[in-house]
Amino acid sequence: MQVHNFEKVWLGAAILLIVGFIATISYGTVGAGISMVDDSGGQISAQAVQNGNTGTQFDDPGVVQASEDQVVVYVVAQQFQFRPGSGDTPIRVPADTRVTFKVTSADVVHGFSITETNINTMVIPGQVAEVTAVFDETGTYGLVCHEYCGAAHHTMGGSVEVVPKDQYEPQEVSN
Ligand SMILES: [Cu+2]
Repeated sequence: MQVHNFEKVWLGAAILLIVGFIATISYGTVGAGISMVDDSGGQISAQAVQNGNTGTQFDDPGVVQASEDQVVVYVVAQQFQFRPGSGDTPIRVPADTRVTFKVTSADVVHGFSITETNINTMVIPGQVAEVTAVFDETGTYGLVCHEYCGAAHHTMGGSVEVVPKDQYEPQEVSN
């Protein structure tokens, strides 16, 4: 069979593109430092979260020192704020430390995304979203709700302050 040279070039280019697409999707799924959010966070009653009687740390959300090199941040997302995170209660965590965010919703579906990082999850009422990360750069990061959650969705945000590990004082940030 005679295949024209032009055909061979375009065939080659098309195969390269397909391989490239598969490579980028694979990297975005299982690449270094990337992990998918699964259902390991468990379930919780959204009504109880709203009433503050879950019997868990979500009744008094904030940053909890889990061990020498790990903190756990309990966050409640609700129309239209993160507790803690929004307003004058930024989430304060140490750098170079494993930080596990446990986020749940008291009402509708929200998003939890920390700018300049790959921390990004949906927050579904009845579920606890769990994301673990290490911040190696100090500074203030933005926190945004990226799932439309109601009329004031665009105002739902907050901040995460990452402080040097030796300056971090364990404290509960809650309201
Ligand atoms: Cu929201």
